[in-house]
Amino acid sequence: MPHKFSRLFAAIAAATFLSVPALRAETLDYSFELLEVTYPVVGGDSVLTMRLTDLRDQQPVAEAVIFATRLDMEPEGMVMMTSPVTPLPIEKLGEYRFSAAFSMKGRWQISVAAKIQGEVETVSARIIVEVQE
Ligand SMILES: [Cu+2]
Repeated sequence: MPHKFSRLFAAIAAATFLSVPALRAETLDYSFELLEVTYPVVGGDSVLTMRLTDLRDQQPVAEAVIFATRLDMEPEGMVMMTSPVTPLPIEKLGEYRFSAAFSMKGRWQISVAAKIQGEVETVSARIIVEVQE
């Protein structure tokens, strides 16, 4: 289905673009970025891959503990509309994966908070994901 593929790529491009202004790291030494969202369509089983980087040496941060995630439709004014986010096993250093299912077309926001070894402050980010029909 080439139609579906083109929509998927468009959605990833949008997510990448939107992640820049939405990024809010409380500790400016780190950045959380959304690397990939597989299948960002309504009803699809998606995997969101985020990368945590130490900006001082550009190295991936492997020893973080992700303790809060939330997926909701706040960008569309539907903050009460949430969807479960489940952490998945780590496959690659510094990359954190979550499974999620989107129940509605539009912009969703994933909020993530992490504790990093040796850091007092919590690192958090909110990133927009564009979901297609
Ligand atoms: Cu909604």
